[in-house]
Amino acid sequence: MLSPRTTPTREVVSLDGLWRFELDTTAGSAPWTARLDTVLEAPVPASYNDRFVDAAIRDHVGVVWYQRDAWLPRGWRGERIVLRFGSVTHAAAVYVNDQLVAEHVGGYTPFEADLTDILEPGQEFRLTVAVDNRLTNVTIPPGSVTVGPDGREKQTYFHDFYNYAGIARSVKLYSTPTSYVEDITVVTSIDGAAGIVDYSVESAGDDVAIRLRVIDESGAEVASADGASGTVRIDDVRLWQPGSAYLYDAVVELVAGDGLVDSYTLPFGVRTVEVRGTEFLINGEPFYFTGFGKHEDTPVRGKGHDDAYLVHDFQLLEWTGANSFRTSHYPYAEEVLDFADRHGIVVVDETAAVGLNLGVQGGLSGIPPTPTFAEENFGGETKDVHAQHLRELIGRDKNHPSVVMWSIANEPASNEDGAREYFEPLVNLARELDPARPLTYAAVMFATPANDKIADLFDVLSINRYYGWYVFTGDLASAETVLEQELRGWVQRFGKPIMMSEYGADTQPGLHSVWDMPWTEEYQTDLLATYHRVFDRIPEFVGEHIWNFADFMTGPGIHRVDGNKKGVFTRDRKPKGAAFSLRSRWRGLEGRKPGSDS
Ligand code: BDP
Repeated sequence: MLSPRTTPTREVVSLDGLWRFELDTTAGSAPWTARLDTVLEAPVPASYNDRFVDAAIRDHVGVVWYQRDAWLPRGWRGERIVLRFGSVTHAAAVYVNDQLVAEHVGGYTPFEADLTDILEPGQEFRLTVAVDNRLTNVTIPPGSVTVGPDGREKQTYFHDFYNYAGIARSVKLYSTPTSYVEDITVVTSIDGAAGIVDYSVESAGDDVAIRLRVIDESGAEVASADGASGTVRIDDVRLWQPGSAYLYDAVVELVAGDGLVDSYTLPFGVRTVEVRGTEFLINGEPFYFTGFGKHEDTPVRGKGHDDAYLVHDFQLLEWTGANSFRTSHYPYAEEVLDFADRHGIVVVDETAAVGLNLGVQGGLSGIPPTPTFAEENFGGETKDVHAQHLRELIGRDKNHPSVVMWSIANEPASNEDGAREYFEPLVNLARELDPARPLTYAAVMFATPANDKIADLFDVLSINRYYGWYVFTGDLASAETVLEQELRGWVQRFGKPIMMSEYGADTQPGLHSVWDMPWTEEYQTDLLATYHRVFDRIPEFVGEHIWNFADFMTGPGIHRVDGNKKGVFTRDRKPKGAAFSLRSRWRGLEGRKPGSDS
Protein backbone atom coordinates (compact mmCIF):
# COMPACT_ATOMS: atom_id res chain seq x y z
CA MET A 1 0.00 0.00 0.00
CA LEU A 2 1.46 3.33 -1.07
CA SER A 3 1.86 6.23 1.39
CA PRO A 4 -0.16 9.30 0.48
CA ARG A 5 2.09 11.85 -1.26
CA THR A 6 1.54 15.15 -2.95
CA THR A 7 2.47 14.86 -6.63
CA PRO A 8 1.58 16.79 -9.78
CA THR A 9 -1.70 14.82 -9.87
CA ARG A 10 -2.42 14.23 -6.18
CA GLU A 11 -3.21 16.34 -3.14
CA VAL A 12 -3.09 15.47 0.56
CA VAL A 13 -4.96 17.13 3.42
CA SER A 14 -4.15 16.31 7.04
CA LEU A 15 -6.96 15.60 9.48
CA ASP A 16 -4.64 15.60 12.50
CA GLY A 17 -5.45 17.84 15.44
CA LEU A 18 -7.99 17.79 18.24
CA TRP A 19 -10.95 15.48 17.81
CA ARG A 20 -14.02 15.18 20.05
CA PHE A 21 -13.67 12.15 22.33
CA GLU A 22 -16.01 10.02 24.41
CA LEU A 23 -16.19 6.58 26.00
CA ASP A 24 -18.80 4.18 24.65
CA THR A 25 -20.33 3.99 28.12
CA THR A 26 -21.66 7.53 27.76
CA ALA A 27 -21.83 7.96 23.99
CA GLY A 28 -25.29 6.50 23.35
CA SER A 29 -26.23 3.75 20.93
CA ALA A 30 -25.41 5.36 17.55
CA PRO A 31 -22.89 8.12 18.29
CA TRP A 32 -21.86 8.53 14.65
CA THR A 33 -25.31 9.88 13.74
CA ALA A 34 -24.90 13.17 15.60
CA ARG A 35 -22.36 15.47 17.16
CA LEU A 36 -20.75 13.75 20.17
CA ASP A 37 -22.07 15.29 23.34
CA THR A 38 -18.75 15.65 25.18
CA VAL A 39 -16.33 18.21 26.57
CA LEU A 40 -13.34 15.94 26.00
CA GLU A 41 -10.97 16.50 23.11
CA ALA A 42 -8.22 14.08 22.17
CA PRO A 43 -5.23 14.86 19.98
CA VAL A 44 -4.50 12.87 16.83
CA PRO A 45 -1.94 11.35 16.51
CA ALA A 46 -1.62 10.10 20.09
CA SER A 47 -2.77 7.31 22.36
CA TYR A 48 -5.65 8.51 24.51
CA ASN A 49 -4.74 6.71 27.74
CA ASP A 50 -2.40 9.17 29.44
CA ARG A 51 -4.24 12.20 28.11
CA PHE A 52 -6.82 12.55 30.86
CA VAL A 53 -6.66 12.22 34.64
CA ASP A 54 -9.69 9.96 34.74
CA ALA A 55 -8.75 6.33 35.49
CA ALA A 56 -11.98 5.22 33.83
CA ILE A 57 -10.54 6.47 30.54
CA ARG A 58 -7.01 5.18 31.05
CA ASP A 59 -8.20 1.69 32.00
CA HIS A 60 -11.19 1.57 29.67
CA VAL A 61 -11.75 -1.78 27.99
CA GLY A 62 -13.71 -1.63 24.75
CA VAL A 63 -14.74 1.11 22.37
CA VAL A 64 -14.05 4.84 22.54
CA TRP A 65 -15.34 7.37 20.02
CA TYR A 66 -13.36 9.99 18.13
CA GLN A 67 -15.12 12.57 16.01
CA ARG A 68 -14.36 15.69 14.01
CA ASP A 69 -15.83 17.75 11.23
CA ALA A 70 -13.89 18.20 8.03
CA TRP A 71 -14.26 19.73 4.58
CA LEU A 72 -13.63 18.01 1.32
CA PRO A 73 -11.64 20.47 -0.82
CA ARG A 74 -13.74 22.06 -3.52
CA GLY A 75 -11.04 21.52 -6.12
CA TRP A 76 -11.28 17.73 -5.90
CA ARG A 77 -14.27 17.48 -8.23
CA GLY A 78 -13.88 14.56 -10.62
CA GLU A 79 -11.08 13.05 -8.54
CA ARG A 80 -10.95 9.81 -6.61
CA ILE A 81 -11.08 10.62 -2.89
CA VAL A 82 -9.50 8.45 -0.22
CA LEU A 83 -9.47 8.63 3.56
CA ARG A 84 -6.43 7.01 5.13
CA PHE A 85 -5.58 6.05 8.68
CA GLY A 86 -1.91 5.30 9.49
CA SER A 87 -3.16 3.06 12.31
CA VAL A 88 -6.01 2.74 14.76
CA THR A 89 -5.24 0.57 17.78
CA HIS A 90 -6.53 -2.11 17.72
CA ALA A 91 -9.73 -2.09 15.65
CA ALA A 92 -11.69 0.63 13.91
CA ALA A 93 -15.09 1.33 12.45
CA VAL A 94 -15.17 4.55 10.44
CA TYR A 95 -18.30 6.54 9.66
CA VAL A 96 -18.72 9.45 7.28
CA ASN A 97 -21.88 11.23 8.36
CA ASP A 98 -24.29 8.34 9.04
CA GLN A 99 -22.55 5.84 6.80
CA LEU A 100 -20.08 3.11 7.73
CA VAL A 101 -17.19 3.45 5.24
CA ALA A 102 -14.44 1.20 6.63
CA GLU A 103 -13.68 -1.41 9.24
CA HIS A 104 -10.21 -2.62 10.10
CA VAL A 105 -8.68 -4.98 12.64
CA GLY A 106 -5.00 -4.72 13.52
CA GLY A 107 -3.60 -1.77 15.43
CA TYR A 108 -0.34 -1.07 13.63
CA THR A 109 -1.03 -1.07 9.91
CA PRO A 110 -2.78 1.47 7.67
CA PHE A 111 -6.16 1.18 6.02
CA GLU A 112 -8.25 3.31 3.68
CA ALA A 113 -11.82 4.13 2.72
CA ASP A 114 -12.78 5.24 -0.78
CA LEU A 115 -15.10 8.22 -0.37
CA THR A 116 -15.46 9.10 -4.05
CA ASP A 117 -19.12 8.11 -4.27
CA ILE A 118 -19.96 9.16 -0.75
CA LEU A 119 -19.08 12.85 -0.59
CA GLU A 120 -19.23 15.87 -2.87
CA PRO A 121 -16.16 18.11 -3.10
CA GLY A 122 -16.76 21.35 -1.25
CA GLN A 123 -18.95 19.54 1.29
CA GLU A 124 -18.50 19.51 5.05
CA PHE A 125 -18.85 16.13 6.73
CA ARG A 126 -18.79 14.49 10.12
CA LEU A 127 -16.08 11.86 10.57
CA THR A 128 -16.57 9.45 13.47
CA VAL A 129 -14.31 6.58 14.45
CA ALA A 130 -15.03 3.76 16.89
CA VAL A 131 -11.71 2.64 18.37
CA ASP A 132 -11.66 -0.74 20.10
CA ASN A 133 -8.66 -1.60 22.30
CA ARG A 134 -9.65 -5.19 23.06
CA LEU A 135 -7.19 -8.01 22.52
CA THR A 136 -8.39 -11.60 22.28
CA ASN A 137 -6.99 -14.96 21.23
CA VAL A 138 -7.80 -14.04 17.63
CA THR A 139 -6.10 -10.65 17.54
CA ILE A 140 -2.42 -9.91 16.86
CA PRO A 141 -1.09 -9.24 19.45
CA PRO A 142 -3.28 -11.57 21.50
CA GLY A 143 -4.83 -10.98 24.90
CA SER A 144 -7.93 -11.86 26.83
CA VAL A 145 -10.80 -9.95 28.34
CA THR A 146 -12.18 -11.24 31.61
CA VAL A 147 -14.75 -9.93 34.06
CA GLY A 148 -13.42 -9.02 37.50
CA PRO A 149 -15.12 -9.59 40.86
CA ASP A 150 -16.66 -6.10 40.67
CA GLY A 151 -18.23 -6.89 37.30
CA ARG A 152 -15.86 -4.68 35.29
CA GLU A 153 -14.15 -5.96 32.18
CA LYS A 154 -10.42 -6.37 32.50
CA GLN A 155 -7.91 -6.66 29.69
CA THR A 156 -4.90 -8.94 30.13
CA TYR A 157 -2.22 -9.54 27.54
CA PHE A 158 0.94 -11.58 27.12
CA HIS A 159 3.41 -8.72 26.63
CA ASP A 160 4.70 -6.24 29.19
CA PHE A 161 4.36 -2.93 27.28
CA TYR A 162 1.24 -0.95 28.12
CA ASN A 163 -1.75 -1.52 25.87
CA TYR A 164 -1.90 2.05 24.55
CA ALA A 165 -4.82 2.66 22.20
CA GLY A 166 -6.30 5.37 20.05
CA ILE A 167 -5.58 7.01 16.72
CA ALA A 168 -1.83 6.95 17.11
CA ARG A 169 -0.82 7.88 13.56
CA SER A 170 -1.86 10.54 11.09
CA VAL A 171 -5.22 10.64 9.37
CA LYS A 172 -5.21 11.96 5.82
CA LEU A 173 -7.57 12.71 3.03
CA TYR A 174 -6.05 12.50 -0.41
CA SER A 175 -7.07 12.75 -3.99
CA THR A 176 -5.93 10.81 -7.02
CA PRO A 177 -7.21 10.82 -10.57
CA THR A 178 -9.79 8.10 -11.25
CA SER A 179 -7.15 6.15 -13.18
CA TYR A 180 -4.30 5.84 -10.75
CA VAL A 181 -1.15 4.08 -9.65
CA GLU A 182 -2.31 1.58 -7.05
CA ASP A 183 0.93 -0.08 -6.00
CA ILE A 184 4.61 -0.23 -6.90
CA THR A 185 7.16 -2.91 -6.06
CA VAL A 186 10.87 -2.28 -6.49
CA VAL A 187 13.52 -4.96 -6.02
CA THR A 188 17.15 -4.08 -6.55
CA SER A 189 20.36 -5.94 -7.30
CA ILE A 190 23.90 -5.01 -8.24
CA ASP A 191 25.82 -5.82 -11.42
CA GLY A 192 29.38 -4.54 -11.16
CA ALA A 193 29.14 -0.75 -10.99
CA ALA A 194 25.49 -0.76 -12.08
CA GLY A 195 22.29 -1.02 -10.09
CA ILE A 196 19.55 -3.23 -11.48
CA VAL A 197 16.00 -2.26 -10.61
CA ASP A 198 13.16 -4.72 -11.19
CA TYR A 199 9.88 -2.90 -10.89
CA SER A 200 6.23 -3.65 -11.23
CA VAL A 201 3.30 -1.27 -11.13
CA GLU A 202 -0.34 -2.01 -10.43
CA SER A 203 -2.79 0.51 -11.75
CA ALA A 204 -6.56 0.90 -11.71
CA GLY A 205 -9.05 2.61 -13.97
CA ASP A 206 -8.64 3.15 -17.72
CA ASP A 207 -6.11 1.16 -19.66
CA VAL A 208 -3.37 3.77 -20.01
CA ALA A 209 0.35 3.59 -20.67
CA ILE A 210 2.77 3.32 -17.75
CA ARG A 211 6.22 4.85 -17.67
CA LEU A 212 8.96 4.88 -15.07
CA ARG A 213 11.71 7.43 -14.67
CA VAL A 214 14.53 7.11 -12.13
CA ILE A 215 15.81 10.40 -10.77
CA ASP A 216 18.97 10.75 -8.67
CA GLU A 217 19.47 13.10 -5.71
CA SER A 218 20.76 15.87 -7.98
CA GLY A 219 17.54 15.72 -9.98
CA ALA A 220 19.07 14.04 -13.05
CA GLU A 221 17.17 11.29 -14.84
CA VAL A 222 19.40 8.21 -14.78
CA ALA A 223 17.13 5.52 -16.21
CA SER A 224 13.66 5.06 -17.67
CA ALA A 225 11.36 2.35 -18.94
CA ASP A 226 7.90 1.82 -20.37
CA GLY A 227 5.39 -0.77 -19.22
CA ALA A 228 3.79 -2.07 -16.07
CA SER A 229 6.84 -4.08 -15.18
CA GLY A 230 10.41 -4.38 -16.28
CA THR A 231 14.03 -3.84 -15.40
CA VAL A 232 16.12 -0.70 -15.58
CA ARG A 233 19.84 -0.29 -15.17
CA ILE A 234 21.49 2.58 -13.32
CA ASP A 235 25.10 2.92 -14.46
CA ASP A 236 27.63 4.05 -11.83
CA VAL A 237 25.02 3.53 -9.19
CA ARG A 238 25.30 5.04 -5.72
CA LEU A 239 24.34 2.30 -3.32
CA TRP A 240 22.19 2.68 -0.24
CA GLN A 241 24.64 1.76 2.49
CA PRO A 242 24.19 1.48 6.25
CA GLY A 243 25.39 4.80 7.65
CA SER A 244 25.48 6.33 4.17
CA ALA A 245 22.06 6.47 2.64
CA TYR A 246 21.45 7.34 -0.98
CA LEU A 247 17.95 7.42 -2.41
CA TYR A 248 16.67 7.56 -5.94
CA ASP A 249 13.14 8.56 -6.86
CA ALA A 250 11.08 6.20 -8.98
CA VAL A 251 8.62 8.49 -10.74
CA VAL A 252 5.80 6.32 -12.00
CA GLU A 253 3.48 7.98 -14.49
CA LEU A 254 0.27 6.94 -16.16
CA VAL A 255 0.01 8.61 -19.56
CA ALA A 256 -2.69 8.83 -22.22
CA GLY A 257 -1.30 10.26 -25.45
CA ASP A 258 0.57 13.39 -24.40
CA GLY A 259 -1.45 13.79 -21.21
CA LEU A 260 -0.27 12.92 -17.72
CA VAL A 261 -3.04 10.95 -16.01
CA ASP A 262 -1.41 10.13 -12.67
CA SER A 263 2.04 10.44 -11.14
CA TYR A 264 3.49 8.94 -7.99
CA THR A 265 7.05 9.31 -6.67
CA LEU A 266 8.51 6.46 -4.66
CA PRO A 267 11.92 6.97 -3.04
CA PHE A 268 14.01 3.79 -3.07
CA GLY A 269 17.58 2.69 -2.49
CA VAL A 270 19.72 0.27 -4.43
CA ARG A 271 21.10 -2.36 -2.11
CA THR A 272 21.18 -6.11 -1.65
CA VAL A 273 20.66 -8.25 1.42
CA GLU A 274 21.71 -11.87 1.66
CA VAL A 275 22.42 -14.55 4.19
CA ARG A 276 25.34 -16.67 3.05
CA GLY A 277 26.53 -19.45 5.32
CA THR A 278 26.76 -17.82 8.72
CA GLU A 279 27.17 -14.28 7.40
CA PHE A 280 24.62 -11.48 7.00
CA LEU A 281 25.61 -9.50 3.91
CA ILE A 282 24.48 -6.03 2.87
CA ASN A 283 25.75 -5.14 -0.61
CA GLY A 284 27.89 -8.26 -0.47
CA GLU A 285 29.75 -7.10 2.66
CA PRO A 286 29.40 -8.76 6.08
CA PHE A 287 27.23 -6.56 8.27
CA TYR A 288 27.28 -6.57 12.08
CA PHE A 289 24.15 -5.15 13.76
CA THR A 290 24.68 -2.76 16.67
CA GLY A 291 21.64 -1.21 18.27
CA PHE A 292 18.48 -1.81 20.20
CA GLY A 293 15.02 -3.16 20.42
CA LYS A 294 12.87 -0.03 20.63
CA HIS A 295 9.29 0.86 21.43
CA GLU A 296 6.98 3.56 20.19
CA ASP A 297 6.56 5.01 23.67
CA THR A 298 6.88 8.51 25.04
CA PRO A 299 5.51 10.33 28.06
CA VAL A 300 2.02 11.81 27.61
CA ARG A 301 1.71 10.78 23.94
CA GLY A 302 1.97 7.02 24.59
CA LYS A 303 2.38 5.30 21.24
CA GLY A 304 1.44 8.33 19.19
CA HIS A 305 3.88 9.19 16.45
CA ASP A 306 5.94 12.28 17.25
CA ASP A 307 8.46 13.82 14.82
CA ALA A 308 10.39 15.51 17.64
CA TYR A 309 11.08 12.18 19.36
CA LEU A 310 11.77 10.62 15.96
CA VAL A 311 14.57 13.04 15.21
CA HIS A 312 15.94 12.95 18.75
CA ASP A 313 15.92 9.14 18.97
CA PHE A 314 17.83 8.86 15.71
CA GLN A 315 20.34 11.42 16.99
CA LEU A 316 20.83 9.26 20.08
CA LEU A 317 21.19 6.12 17.97
CA GLU A 318 23.94 7.83 16.01
CA TRP A 319 25.50 9.17 19.23
CA THR A 320 25.82 5.65 20.67
CA GLY A 321 27.13 4.24 17.39
CA ALA A 322 24.00 2.15 16.79
CA ASN A 323 23.55 1.24 13.13
CA SER A 324 20.20 -0.54 13.47
CA PHE A 325 17.11 -1.35 15.53
CA ARG A 326 14.25 -3.82 15.65
CA THR A 327 10.68 -2.49 15.48
CA SER A 328 9.84 -4.49 18.59
CA HIS A 329 7.04 -5.53 18.93
CA TYR A 330 4.89 -4.19 16.05
CA PRO A 331 5.23 -2.24 12.80
CA TYR A 332 6.21 1.37 13.52
CA ALA A 333 4.83 4.51 11.90
CA GLU A 334 5.79 4.88 8.23
CA GLU A 335 7.54 8.17 9.08
CA VAL A 336 10.07 6.14 11.10
CA LEU A 337 10.97 3.93 8.15
CA ASP A 338 11.12 6.89 5.76
CA PHE A 339 13.56 8.53 8.17
CA ALA A 340 15.64 5.35 8.49
CA ASP A 341 15.77 5.19 4.68
CA ARG A 342 17.05 8.74 4.47
CA HIS A 343 19.60 8.34 7.27
CA GLY A 344 21.06 4.90 6.58
CA ILE A 345 19.80 3.16 9.71
CA VAL A 346 19.11 -0.56 9.27
CA VAL A 347 15.76 -1.94 10.44
CA VAL A 348 14.56 -5.40 11.44
CA ASP A 349 10.84 -5.01 10.81
CA GLU A 350 8.68 -6.99 13.23
CA THR A 351 5.02 -8.00 13.16
CA ALA A 352 2.78 -7.37 16.17
CA ALA A 353 2.82 -11.10 16.99
CA VAL A 354 4.11 -10.76 20.54
CA GLY A 355 2.82 -13.08 23.24
CA LEU A 356 1.99 -16.24 21.30
CA ASN A 357 3.34 -18.07 24.31
CA LEU A 358 1.34 -19.34 27.24
CA GLY A 359 4.53 -20.84 28.72
CA VAL A 360 5.40 -17.36 29.98
CA GLN A 361 2.39 -17.67 32.31
CA GLY A 362 4.08 -20.65 33.89
CA GLY A 363 6.77 -18.30 35.23
CA LEU A 364 10.33 -19.56 35.08
CA SER A 365 9.08 -23.14 34.73
CA GLY A 366 7.97 -22.24 31.20
CA ILE A 367 5.20 -24.83 31.45
CA PRO A 368 2.02 -23.55 29.79
CA PRO A 369 -1.28 -24.01 31.66
CA THR A 370 -2.72 -25.29 28.36
CA PRO A 371 -0.83 -25.80 25.08
CA THR A 372 -0.17 -22.49 23.31
CA PHE A 373 -1.11 -23.67 19.82
CA ALA A 374 -4.22 -25.62 20.85
CA GLU A 375 -7.22 -24.65 18.72
CA GLU A 376 -8.94 -22.94 21.68
CA ASN A 377 -5.83 -20.82 22.30
CA PHE A 378 -3.84 -19.78 19.22
CA GLY A 379 -5.08 -22.05 16.46
CA GLY A 380 -6.03 -21.71 12.80
CA GLU A 381 -8.04 -18.52 13.22
CA THR A 382 -5.18 -16.76 15.02
CA LYS A 383 -2.83 -17.92 12.29
CA ASP A 384 -5.12 -16.47 9.61
CA VAL A 385 -5.17 -13.11 11.41
CA HIS A 386 -1.38 -13.30 11.75
CA ALA A 387 -1.11 -14.05 8.00
CA GLN A 388 -3.30 -11.07 7.12
CA HIS A 389 -1.18 -8.86 9.37
CA LEU A 390 1.97 -10.14 7.65
CA ARG A 391 0.45 -9.28 4.25
CA GLU A 392 -0.32 -5.76 5.46
CA LEU A 393 3.16 -5.29 6.93
CA ILE A 394 5.04 -6.50 3.86
CA GLY A 395 2.64 -4.66 1.55
CA ARG A 396 3.37 -1.45 3.41
CA ASP A 397 7.13 -1.77 3.96
CA LYS A 398 8.45 -3.84 1.03
CA ASN A 399 10.10 -0.88 -0.73
CA HIS A 400 12.09 0.48 2.21
CA PRO A 401 15.85 -0.01 1.73
CA SER A 402 16.33 0.31 5.50
CA VAL A 403 14.29 -2.85 6.10
CA VAL A 404 16.71 -5.76 5.73
CA MET A 405 14.81 -8.55 7.50
CA TRP A 406 11.29 -9.47 8.64
CA SER A 407 10.77 -10.69 12.19
CA ILE A 408 7.63 -12.79 12.14
CA ALA A 409 7.08 -13.01 15.90
CA ASN A 410 8.58 -12.13 19.25
CA GLU A 411 9.09 -14.97 21.71
CA PRO A 412 6.52 -17.45 20.37
CA ALA A 413 6.33 -20.85 22.06
CA SER A 414 8.66 -22.29 19.43
CA ASN A 415 9.53 -25.11 21.80
CA GLU A 416 5.94 -26.39 21.97
CA ASP A 417 4.10 -28.94 19.87
CA GLY A 418 2.11 -27.18 17.19
CA ALA A 419 4.69 -24.43 16.65
CA ARG A 420 5.85 -25.84 13.34
CA GLU A 421 2.32 -26.29 12.03
CA TYR A 422 1.57 -22.72 13.04
CA PHE A 423 4.72 -21.07 11.65
CA GLU A 424 5.57 -23.03 8.51
CA PRO A 425 2.67 -21.57 6.46
CA LEU A 426 3.56 -18.06 7.69
CA VAL A 427 7.19 -18.51 6.65
CA ASN A 428 6.05 -19.74 3.24
CA LEU A 429 3.71 -16.77 2.90
CA ALA A 430 6.44 -14.27 3.82
CA ARG A 431 8.81 -15.82 1.26
CA GLU A 432 6.14 -15.67 -1.40
CA LEU A 433 5.36 -12.02 -0.60
CA ASP A 434 9.04 -11.06 -0.43
CA PRO A 435 11.56 -13.56 -1.78
CA ALA A 436 14.38 -11.05 -1.28
CA ARG A 437 14.55 -10.47 2.48
CA PRO A 438 15.72 -12.93 5.14
CA LEU A 439 13.35 -14.02 7.90
CA THR A 440 13.80 -14.34 11.63
CA TYR A 441 11.85 -14.56 14.90
CA ALA A 442 13.07 -13.66 18.39
CA ALA A 443 13.49 -16.84 20.45
CA VAL A 444 12.21 -16.98 24.03
CA MET A 445 14.32 -18.35 26.89
CA PHE A 446 12.29 -21.59 27.06
CA ALA A 447 13.22 -22.38 23.47
CA THR A 448 16.65 -23.97 23.45
CA PRO A 449 18.87 -25.46 20.76
CA ALA A 450 17.61 -28.86 21.92
CA ASN A 451 13.85 -28.26 21.86
CA ASP A 452 13.17 -25.45 19.35
CA LYS A 453 10.91 -26.68 16.56
CA ILE A 454 11.06 -23.91 13.96
CA ALA A 455 14.52 -22.28 13.73
CA ASP A 456 15.52 -24.29 10.64
CA LEU A 457 12.68 -22.59 8.71
CA PHE A 458 14.29 -19.17 9.18
CA ASP A 459 17.50 -17.51 7.94
CA VAL A 460 18.87 -15.80 11.04
CA LEU A 461 18.74 -16.96 14.66
CA SER A 462 17.65 -14.07 16.88
CA ILE A 463 17.92 -14.90 20.57
CA ASN A 464 16.35 -13.06 23.53
CA ARG A 465 18.15 -13.93 26.80
CA TYR A 466 18.20 -12.58 30.32
CA TYR A 467 21.01 -14.54 32.00
CA GLY A 468 22.22 -12.33 34.84
CA TRP A 469 18.74 -10.83 35.18
CA TYR A 470 15.73 -13.17 35.37
CA VAL A 471 18.03 -16.17 35.86
CA PHE A 472 21.44 -16.09 37.54
CA THR A 473 20.33 -12.74 38.97
CA GLY A 474 23.39 -10.83 40.15
CA ASP A 475 25.72 -13.65 39.02
CA LEU A 476 27.46 -12.48 35.87
CA ALA A 477 30.13 -15.18 35.96
CA SER A 478 27.52 -17.94 35.65
CA ALA A 479 25.62 -15.86 33.10
CA GLU A 480 28.73 -15.68 30.92
CA THR A 481 29.26 -19.43 30.98
CA VAL A 482 25.69 -20.48 30.24
CA LEU A 483 25.20 -17.82 27.59
CA GLU A 484 28.25 -19.00 25.66
CA GLN A 485 27.24 -22.65 25.92
CA GLU A 486 23.77 -21.88 24.70
CA LEU A 487 24.73 -19.63 21.78
CA ARG A 488 27.27 -22.18 20.59
CA GLY A 489 24.52 -24.82 20.84
CA TRP A 490 22.26 -22.84 18.47
CA VAL A 491 25.08 -22.39 15.95
CA GLN A 492 26.02 -26.04 16.13
CA ARG A 493 22.50 -27.34 15.56
CA PHE A 494 21.31 -24.86 12.93
CA GLY A 495 24.49 -23.55 11.22
CA LYS A 496 23.00 -20.10 10.67
CA PRO A 497 24.07 -16.56 11.54
CA ILE A 498 23.09 -15.72 15.08
CA MET A 499 22.36 -12.42 16.78
CA MET A 500 21.14 -11.31 20.17
CA SER A 501 17.75 -9.65 19.72
CA GLU A 502 17.31 -8.89 23.44
CA TYR A 503 19.59 -8.73 26.48
CA GLY A 504 19.65 -6.22 29.28
CA ALA A 505 18.92 -5.31 32.87
CA ASP A 506 16.43 -3.00 34.57
CA THR A 507 18.34 0.01 35.84
CA GLN A 508 17.40 2.85 38.12
CA PRO A 509 19.45 5.90 37.17
CA GLY A 510 21.38 7.25 40.14
CA LEU A 511 21.71 3.86 41.84
CA HIS A 512 25.35 2.81 42.21
CA SER A 513 27.39 -0.01 43.73
CA VAL A 514 30.89 -1.43 43.69
CA TRP A 515 29.36 -4.93 43.72
CA ASP A 516 27.31 -6.79 41.12
CA MET A 517 24.09 -5.25 42.36
CA PRO A 518 21.03 -5.54 40.09
CA TRP A 519 19.28 -2.24 39.28
CA THR A 520 22.48 -0.16 39.56
CA GLU A 521 23.93 1.67 36.60
CA GLU A 522 27.18 -0.31 36.97
CA TYR A 523 25.30 -3.61 36.82
CA GLN A 524 23.68 -2.71 33.51
CA THR A 525 27.06 -1.72 32.10
CA ASP A 526 28.73 -4.90 33.41
CA LEU A 527 25.96 -7.19 32.22
CA LEU A 528 26.24 -5.77 28.70
CA ALA A 529 30.05 -6.10 28.81
CA THR A 530 29.70 -9.73 29.91
CA TYR A 531 27.50 -10.50 26.92
CA HIS A 532 29.84 -8.62 24.59
CA ARG A 533 32.80 -10.76 25.63
CA VAL A 534 30.80 -13.84 24.66
CA PHE A 535 29.65 -12.37 21.33
CA ASP A 536 33.20 -11.50 20.38
CA ARG A 537 34.30 -15.12 20.90
CA ILE A 538 31.68 -16.58 18.51
CA PRO A 539 32.60 -16.23 14.82
CA GLU A 540 29.01 -16.82 13.62
CA PHE A 541 27.73 -13.92 15.74
CA VAL A 542 26.32 -11.12 13.55
CA GLY A 543 24.70 -8.59 15.83
CA GLU A 544 23.66 -7.18 19.17
CA HIS A 545 20.36 -5.44 19.91
CA ILE A 546 20.08 -4.39 23.53
CA TRP A 547 16.77 -4.41 25.33
CA ASN A 548 15.80 -1.55 25.33
CA PHE A 549 16.72 1.78 23.77
CA ALA A 550 14.66 3.67 26.40
CA ASP A 551 12.55 2.92 29.47
CA PHE A 552 8.93 2.36 28.52
CA MET A 553 5.50 2.12 30.11
CA THR A 554 4.07 -1.26 31.08
CA GLY A 555 0.95 -2.55 32.73
CA PRO A 556 1.10 -2.73 36.51
CA GLY A 557 3.24 -5.52 37.94
CA ILE A 558 5.47 -6.36 40.87
CA HIS A 559 8.43 -6.67 38.49
CA ARG A 560 7.88 -3.19 37.07
CA VAL A 561 8.49 0.16 38.73
CA ASP A 562 6.66 2.81 36.71
CA GLY A 563 7.39 0.77 33.63
CA ASN A 564 10.21 -1.35 32.26
CA LYS A 565 13.55 0.20 33.16
CA LYS A 566 15.85 -1.74 30.83
CA GLY A 567 16.41 1.38 28.76
CA VAL A 568 19.92 2.56 28.10
CA PHE A 569 18.15 5.92 28.06
CA THR A 570 15.41 6.96 30.46
CA ARG A 571 11.90 7.43 29.15
CA ASP A 572 12.70 11.12 28.63
CA ARG A 573 15.89 10.14 26.78
CA LYS A 574 18.61 10.90 29.35
CA PRO A 575 21.61 8.55 29.12
CA LYS A 576 22.30 6.01 31.86
CA GLY A 577 25.93 5.01 32.45
CA ALA A 578 25.72 2.12 29.98
CA ALA A 579 25.10 4.55 27.12
CA PHE A 580 28.69 5.81 27.42
CA SER A 581 30.23 2.33 27.38
CA LEU A 582 28.19 1.40 24.33
CA ARG A 583 29.45 4.51 22.64
CA SER A 584 33.02 3.35 23.21
CA ARG A 585 32.25 -0.12 21.86
CA TRP A 586 30.16 0.83 18.83
CA ARG A 587 31.39 4.08 17.41
CA GLY A 588 33.62 3.81 14.37
CA LEU A 589 32.74 0.18 13.62
CA GLU A 590 30.88 1.05 10.42
CA GLY A 591 29.15 -2.31 10.27
CA ARG A 592 32.21 -4.35 11.18
CA LYS A 593 32.23 -6.76 14.09
CA PRO A 594 34.00 -5.41 17.19
CA GLY A 595 37.59 -6.66 17.21
CA SER A 596 37.56 -7.71 13.55
CA ASP A 597 39.29 -6.02 10.62
CA SER A 598 36.75 -6.97 7.99
C1 BDP B 1 11.18 -10.18 26.83
C2 BDP B 1 10.16 -9.51 25.92
C3 BDP B 1 10.15 -7.99 26.09
C4 BDP B 1 10.15 -7.63 27.56
C5 BDP B 1 11.43 -8.18 28.17
C6 BDP B 1 11.60 -7.82 29.64
O1 BDP B 1 10.42 -9.84 24.58
O2 BDP B 1 9.03 -7.46 25.42
O3 BDP B 1 10.04 -6.26 27.78
O4 BDP B 1 11.37 -9.58 28.07
O5 BDP B 1 11.14 -8.60 30.47
O6 BDP B 1 10.74 -11.43 27.17
O7 BDP B 1 12.15 -6.77 29.94
